[in-house]
Amino acid sequence: MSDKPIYVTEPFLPPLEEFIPYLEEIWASKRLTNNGPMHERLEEALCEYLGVPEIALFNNGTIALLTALQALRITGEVITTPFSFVATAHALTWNGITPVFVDIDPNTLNIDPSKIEAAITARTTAILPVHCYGNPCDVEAIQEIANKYNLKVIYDAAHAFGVKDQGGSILRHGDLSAISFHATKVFNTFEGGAIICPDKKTKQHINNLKNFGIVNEVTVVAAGINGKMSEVNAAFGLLQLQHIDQVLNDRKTIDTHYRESLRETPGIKTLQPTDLEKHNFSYFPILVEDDYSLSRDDLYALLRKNNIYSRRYFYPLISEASTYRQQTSASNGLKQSLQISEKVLCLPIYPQLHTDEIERIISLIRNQKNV
Ligand code: T4K
Repeated sequence: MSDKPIYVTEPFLPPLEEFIPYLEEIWASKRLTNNGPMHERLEEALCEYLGVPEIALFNNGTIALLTALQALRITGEVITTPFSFVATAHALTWNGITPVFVDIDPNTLNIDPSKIEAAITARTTAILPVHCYGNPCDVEAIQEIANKYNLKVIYDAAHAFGVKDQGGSILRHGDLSAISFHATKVFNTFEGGAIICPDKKTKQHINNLKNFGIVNEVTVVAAGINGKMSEVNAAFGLLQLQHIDQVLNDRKTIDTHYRESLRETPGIKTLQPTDLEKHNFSYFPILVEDDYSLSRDDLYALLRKNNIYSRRYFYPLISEASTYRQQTSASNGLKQSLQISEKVLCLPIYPQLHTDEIERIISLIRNQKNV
């Protein structure tokens, strides 16, 4: 057994010496935060790289999501998926909004649009879908429902950095999208996030909200929050951006390696690669089916015994957490979500993962006799 643990992910860190000039610039300017020059440069660079009109940087993805809901003055009930990280529903709860859970499509693992209408009530004001693992939701079907019932759509796009469909960035859909730049993400600023906005006016409103609602020295227009990204985080983002194409290529290579090697393994299902202009290969989920020789949890334990830390994203479901399980929408109609959450296992994927490490993971999955 190898001594080196293999985690589900590991952040990509460029050589340290590449970061020093950025730090020297910050030291010289003494500008540490509050929309400094690094922050401005990163917003501009990201708009260009992602192909989006406006972006407002945040100190993390959760605060971005909270603020997106505030910016659109969302209240009452919001329809969302239980198959996500808890931050999705927590952002609603922290805004005094009730999350209403709707089941997922077992093929995409995203909210199933055909089940949304039945969950709409007089209190529903918005839909909060998640592009789970960076795989796009059925954005057209969701928008059609939103238009019909006059609902807002806020995408939790935490996993969707750089994903493009045939029309451009997946982040352009809905009223707003919130993204995460956490250390575990494809593109990271240690901690960080952003809201993608359609126009300058919306961005200005969001900028006010993320700075305590302050407009100038004597004017406060809203009960805002401190959501600002610091200069060090923004500088790290600028450096990451220089390496992002290589990072995405390396992830693609690993995705292909797993996909091809596991194709013939009975009981192991991979998600269908989506027909995208550009994917980000942010996660590599497998479904451990009943005809596999071990249960999902036994495979998880076996990998752990071999120092391989796969993760059961997203098990348990958000709707199973003590905070949510009393709600009506948590207790029925989530059959697909429950089944998937009991089968899913995310395998390690990150640029520095070596071919021999991938081979070791694959051979453990394919042949437990090797253990
Ligand atoms: N919406 C969705 C759909 C999300 O998935 C998330 C976050 C959010 C919203 C909120 O965005 P943020 O507020 O976080 O920006 C991780 C992340 O903390 C979280 O950002 C992410 N989703 C979630 C899916 O995964 P954990 O509790 O699994 O992280 P942790 O600390 O166990 O890290 C996983 C592995 O990564 C570790 O075993 C080792 C490796 N790692 C981790 C860190 C933090 C490193 O090698 N270096 C590191 O610095 O939640």
